[in-house]
Amino acid sequence: MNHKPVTRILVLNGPNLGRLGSREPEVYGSGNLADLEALLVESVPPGIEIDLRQTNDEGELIDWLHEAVDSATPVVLNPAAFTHYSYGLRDAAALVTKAGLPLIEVHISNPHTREEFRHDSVISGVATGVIAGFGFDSYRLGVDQILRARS
Ligand code: DHK
Repeated sequence: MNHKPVTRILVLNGPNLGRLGSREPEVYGSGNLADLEALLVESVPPGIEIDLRQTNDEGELIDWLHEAVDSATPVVLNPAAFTHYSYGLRDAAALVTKAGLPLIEVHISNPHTREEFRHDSVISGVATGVIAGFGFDSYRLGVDQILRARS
C-alpha cells in the first residue's frame, strides 16, 4: 500500500461533464463543474487540495491516471460514457489501484436505472469502490471515503 499522507485528491471527469448545468438537468442536476468544485473544496479539511479536471479526450484522462500513480495521488473518477467501453481507461485505473492508491468510481445518476448500455462498467472491476445515484454528493462521499481511509 501507499502510505504517503493525502494532501491532494484528483477529481477527474470524462466526456460531456463540462456541460454540467445545461446538459439534461433532469438527470445531472442544475449545478456546473465550478459548483461541484466549490462543494468539494468546502467539504474537505484545511490542507487538502481538490484538483478537479474535466476532459473529453480519453488519452488525456489516461495520462492523468498515470500522473496519479507517479505522484501517489488518490483519485475520484467519473469516467462518464467511457465507463461503459474504455478498456484503455480500465487498464490505467488498474495501475492506480495496483499501486495501492484508492480510485473511487462515481456517477451522478444511477446508471442501473437507465438505458441498458449504461448497466455495465468496465472500470468497476478495478476500482476501490463505486458510488452512484447521489448527484454531486456521489463525489463528496468518494472524497470523504478517501479521507476516512487514509493512514
Ligand atoms: C455520466 C455520463 O456522462 C454517462 O455517460 C454515464 C454518468 C453516467 C453519471 O451519472 O455521472 O452513463
